[in-house]
Amino acid sequence: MSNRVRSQTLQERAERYFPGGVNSPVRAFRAVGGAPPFIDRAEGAYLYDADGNRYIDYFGSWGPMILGHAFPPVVEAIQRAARKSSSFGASTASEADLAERIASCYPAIEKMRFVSSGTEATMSAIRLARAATGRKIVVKFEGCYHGHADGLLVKAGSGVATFGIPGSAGVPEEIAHLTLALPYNDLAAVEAAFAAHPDAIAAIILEPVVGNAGCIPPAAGYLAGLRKITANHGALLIVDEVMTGFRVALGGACELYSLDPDLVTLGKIVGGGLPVGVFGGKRRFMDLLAPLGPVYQAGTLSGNPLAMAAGLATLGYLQEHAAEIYARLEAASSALAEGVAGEASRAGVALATNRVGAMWTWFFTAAPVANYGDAAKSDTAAFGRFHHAMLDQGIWLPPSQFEAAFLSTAHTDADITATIAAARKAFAGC
Ligand code: HOZ
Repeated sequence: MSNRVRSQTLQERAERYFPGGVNSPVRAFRAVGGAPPFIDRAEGAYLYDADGNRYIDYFGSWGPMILGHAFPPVVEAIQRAARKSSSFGASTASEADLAERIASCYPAIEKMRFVSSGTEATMSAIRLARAATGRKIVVKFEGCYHGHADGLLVKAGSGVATFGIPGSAGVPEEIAHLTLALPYNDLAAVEAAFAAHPDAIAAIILEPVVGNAGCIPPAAGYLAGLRKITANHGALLIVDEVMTGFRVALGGACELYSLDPDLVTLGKIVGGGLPVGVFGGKRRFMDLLAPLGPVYQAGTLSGNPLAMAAGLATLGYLQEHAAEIYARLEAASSALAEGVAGEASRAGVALATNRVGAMWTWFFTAAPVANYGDAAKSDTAAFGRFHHAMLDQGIWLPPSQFEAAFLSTAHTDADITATIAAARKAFAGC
């Protein structure tokens, strides 16, 4: 076991100031036990903790770091922008520069707004859908997580699933009742919901590839089916690509599955590691926003120049090298995910591997995982033992069974080989 004495001391200090010692619950390692290492710095595919231990990073700040940490073009772009000041509260050309890049990857996004987090993006998209339709009910799917806005925590994934919280205290029932949570990958359940609530459903919001219940791909025809049902019933389809945007393909799941939604939400990669969220889509909906229309939404730091610079440098690099980057991410992720799955099988450990491009989850269950109910059958204690056995060998996986792992362009073949070798040892103790 590596020495993490300094991290332990820092955690104890943090607990004096922050609930659980953290500023976001999933960082607390409660699901896997033990104290989380405290980060000192990171470079490429490696995290270095306060005790000087090095880890191969497979959670990538929960998704954004597709080009690896401290990627020089991103660092330089932030430095250049910072020299001109870090915020103006007024428009800059960099906002439209980044918007142009996003629109060129996402044909469905005709107009957009920048915000500072994925939560703000999904919350604003829902408000827009309600205003556009004059309806109140929103359909989401069990295990999908769309940030921590009141109406979206019902049967949510990520930390809500990790800690077994069915919704959240503090969310009024009247608000929770406006959210219908249905099983993912089940079109019949969606049809039934529309039949039961005629002319009352404003929108369906979903992760097109679920990442927040662990990685769960859409069944063949599922996304097209949702597009058809929403169009038939006059409801909006909101595709939450905060996690999948620029990750599963340059144009995200919309490109990968040829999907044309009404609204899209983005975050993580689009900000190059700085706080950025985006909601955008069809002009007829986006023009309902103030100052053109009656839907209010605002933010002092929205379109922040440092965040725009980081996003531009990241998307610019991804666009310029898209063919080689996404081919490499696919090949390397496949080698890693399958390599570890092979070790599990040789060790007699039941493992279901779900992967779409450079995001995946190893579920500790023998049965296939097609929705949250399946994911919840995983042996989370075995996952916790595996997680710690990997961490002790310098491999940092997301600290919950209900999260996706991510690969970056900085991960080398040697990193992958070392990770598979570490898994071989770890499975021996599961
Ligand atoms: N969507 C991320 C995890 N699934 C958010 C990370 C966080 O909650 O801190």
